[in-house]
Amino acid sequence: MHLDRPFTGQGLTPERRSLRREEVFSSLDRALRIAGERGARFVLVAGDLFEARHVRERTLARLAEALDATGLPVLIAPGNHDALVAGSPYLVRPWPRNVHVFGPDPTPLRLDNVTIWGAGLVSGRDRRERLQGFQAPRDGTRHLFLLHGSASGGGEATTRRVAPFSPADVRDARLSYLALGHLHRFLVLSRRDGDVVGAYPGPPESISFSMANANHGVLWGTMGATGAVQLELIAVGHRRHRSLVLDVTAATDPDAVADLILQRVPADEAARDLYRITLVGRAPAEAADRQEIERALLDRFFAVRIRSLAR
Ligand SMILES: [Mn+2]
Repeated sequence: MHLDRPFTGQGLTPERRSLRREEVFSSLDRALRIAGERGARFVLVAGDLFEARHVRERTLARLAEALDATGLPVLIAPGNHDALVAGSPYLVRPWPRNVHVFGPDPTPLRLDNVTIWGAGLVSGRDRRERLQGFQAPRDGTRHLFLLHGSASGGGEATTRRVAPFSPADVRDARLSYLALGHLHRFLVLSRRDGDVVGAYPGPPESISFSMANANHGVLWGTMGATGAVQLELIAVGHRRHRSLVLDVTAATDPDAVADLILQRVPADEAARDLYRITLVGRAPAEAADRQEIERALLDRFFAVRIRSLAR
């Protein structure tokens, strides 16, 4: 979720930055409403629910209230942005009785015929492998695991990897489903036979240009009698980040570049989404003046960042 993320460097005015913080919260409300309407048995939150460095007490109070209002069991495995450090809100403030926060080591929580395991990260750089050597017992229940961790082959930079796990760890764990967080896009992990073994939903609300043009949302999961899991990705975000590359060869001044951009970007998307536009081609330096172009686009765009690679 990344509640109370600062959203700096995204071309947002201060007012719109606070609106974005509000929208991130609102996407959580949307997700919880869907869970209630569809009759979910429980809600799984795979970490990075808030930004521990920026989160305000009133956000946490509102979060606690929203989670309480669902009445559903809410299970949380802390991630690298909301890790179980000393003084973590998970450890020092009260949470509603229906909220369960997992500690650092894999621990089970049984809900009827399902056992949900979870483990939380203890720092922003927690690389301890929570699934290595893990094996769910054969006790007649279906086993799920909630983790903020990095799948090998997830395509992220080595420095950003947390609580990593391998396909072999997953294969040996005897899980019906692995509910994952950390990756900023929707990604399904499958077994060799094609069955779903786990998934990342990506954040409910788009939070940065790293998510430009990516699918993300919340996952509605159902489990059949055989233990096979079906997933549906539900978009709950208010706005998207979008990035595009534009050839501005032949544009002679910033207004001409702005006109090219307005021709290219649909007006409704400009008014709603967050854009990063990279200028390429051959154009005079004064035409590619970033600030002048951004100024010319201010009225039409919710947020726009120009960067120029034009020569
Ligand atoms: Mn993370």
